[in-house]
Amino acid sequence: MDRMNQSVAEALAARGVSRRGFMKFCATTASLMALPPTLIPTIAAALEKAKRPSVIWLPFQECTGCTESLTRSNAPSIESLIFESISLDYQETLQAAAGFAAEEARNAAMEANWGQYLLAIDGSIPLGNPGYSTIGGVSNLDMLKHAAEGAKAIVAIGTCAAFGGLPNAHPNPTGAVAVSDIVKNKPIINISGCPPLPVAITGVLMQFLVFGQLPELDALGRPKVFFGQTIHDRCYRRPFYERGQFAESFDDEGAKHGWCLFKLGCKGPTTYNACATVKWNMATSFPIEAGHGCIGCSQPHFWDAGGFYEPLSTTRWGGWKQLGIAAAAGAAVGAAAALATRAGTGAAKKEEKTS
Ligand code: FSX
Repeated sequence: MDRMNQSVAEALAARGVSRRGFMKFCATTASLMALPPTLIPTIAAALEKAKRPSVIWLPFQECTGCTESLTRSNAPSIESLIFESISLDYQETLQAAAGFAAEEARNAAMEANWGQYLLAIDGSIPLGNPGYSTIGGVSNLDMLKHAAEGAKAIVAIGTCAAFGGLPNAHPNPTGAVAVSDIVKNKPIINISGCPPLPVAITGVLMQFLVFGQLPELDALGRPKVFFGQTIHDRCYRRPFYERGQFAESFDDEGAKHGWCLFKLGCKGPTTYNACATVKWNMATSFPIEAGHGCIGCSQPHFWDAGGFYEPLSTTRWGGWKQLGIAAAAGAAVGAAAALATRAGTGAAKKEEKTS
């Protein structure tokens, strides 16, 4: 049987994955989508029949960090299995084909799956000059418009594709914009982060694969299951924040005791992402656990908001204007709740004394 027509179960069996392994795969899929274990048999039944959906992945103005994030996850992994579960018909960094053969493969896959494929984009789109970024002589803008026409939905992977990212930072020399600034007539899922968490990418792909559905999104178009809470909400250092215990420098006693990094510039309170729970590098750690504050890379315009080593209250993040409506509202509520809690516990006074 050709790989294109294999079901996911058949593709895994052909790879030597046993029935037990398949059920484990289904359990992991359920957990990726934050579904209860009772739905594992439903997922298994769906995967028995589900054909591997075509995914066309186009890289525009980016650093390839997003692809690195996906491929540097642990192996053998759910992520590597997912490459057996989807038909990744075009991905410049991972594919063997190059030049005309690559272009032909992309066009053939798009034609064969017109109206059905999932279009993944990483990187921003330069509007300043069509020649700033091209693939096979075609500008990113023209390629996006054409590929989007035949897509069932678009996944904007990374902060560059989702919100403009680094290329969009002041003075934005290429006139870089996000996918959603160009495409207005297709569902767009933003998986932000510079780079994004691999599990957020694979979780969205799996939901599309298993149920043919797209996830519930927040006001910035991000899957709520991964972006529904701030880093601060789930941070293991949160109790120190509540008690008003802050590191004041990277080598003081507070830092050695693992106290809150707010005063060293942590943007966790305004940043929506799942790093504090999912973590990185085989779930080993995440920046705050390594002793460095969150820089807010999954929020719009985080480069321009800047102040990576300054407290939120003294940076442009403090005005919330750069953060977008959802983040601003969420942060305001969170800040109010934290203030109320701290006022109630006397933590605010302790913080005043330490500042
Ligand atoms: Fe941007 Fe991704 Fe940051 Fe880099 O593809 S989100 S610069 S990690 O590579 O687009």
